[in-house]
Amino acid sequence: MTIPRLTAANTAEDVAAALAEAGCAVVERVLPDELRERVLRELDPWMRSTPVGPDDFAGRRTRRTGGLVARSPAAREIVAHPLVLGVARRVLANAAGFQLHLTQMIAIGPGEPAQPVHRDQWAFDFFPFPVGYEVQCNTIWAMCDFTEENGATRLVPGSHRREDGLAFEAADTIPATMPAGSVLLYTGSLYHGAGANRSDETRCGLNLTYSASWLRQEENQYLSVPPEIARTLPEDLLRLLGYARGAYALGYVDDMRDPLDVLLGRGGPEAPVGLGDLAAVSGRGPGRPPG
Ligand SMILES: O=C(O)CCC(=O)C(=O)O
Ligand SMILES: [Fe+2]
Repeated sequence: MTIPRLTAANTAEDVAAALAEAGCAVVERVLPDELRERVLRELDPWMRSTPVGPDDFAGRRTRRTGGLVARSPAAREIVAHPLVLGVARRVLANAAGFQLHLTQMIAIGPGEPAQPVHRDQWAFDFFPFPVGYEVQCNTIWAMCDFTEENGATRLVPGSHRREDGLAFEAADTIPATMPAGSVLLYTGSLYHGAGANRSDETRCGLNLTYSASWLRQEENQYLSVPPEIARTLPEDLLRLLGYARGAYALGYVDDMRDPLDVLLGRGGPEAPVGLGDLAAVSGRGPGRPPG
């Protein structure tokens, strides 16, 4: 199986269909150069001060810079990209809603070996989710051209339907080569890993991932984005960060107050969350009929 390739003219339905089939898809040339350059410029001082990884998985020649919603207004635009949100809504439709899971600029330095092949959903303490029950919809935005030589992400297309706990070698994978500004999407169940960087340049990919709203986020958004910055952000983005209930009773504050009301100082104990509000937040409510 190969990696499905789409363009910015394709719809979220098209991309979600490709993900259902292959567990991965590349959408070419989505991001305008201006936005790609702006996010790199805004993050440059943070990337320079990020240490390399402590182990083979994180990469001893790789810098992973996070907290991107707090640090980069341009990253906020990419986090809330309508095509990606449309795909995530479809891939994660079996949950009440979805949330931002992590934000990471992954800068792989020259000489870095290939990352071990893995499923991102192993982060959930290796819980073996049933095949077909997706809990993560992930993206890696190419901040430079992704080539086989510089460490393009390597994938096992179709492996989202394989059993859990498999061990693949780099030789079992194919590289998601793509021009700068393209985006690779893959499910949390797809086996993949960063490629070896055999070039003399750093490979930068913007890893933005989304998870079912009933799961714990990999990057703690409440602390990565401090309240004084959070209060300046649009409400839709705040809900995506996790300032919303993740299901009927998940994430309320004290007397069942809405987290967004609490953050923005507008809810009192007299303003509890109503059952109907969940449907407004997630597009689904507890009384939704099956199917
Ligand atoms: O940077 C990449 O190409 C992939 C990184 C990755 O899969 C991970 O860190 O989980
Ligand atoms: Fe990964």
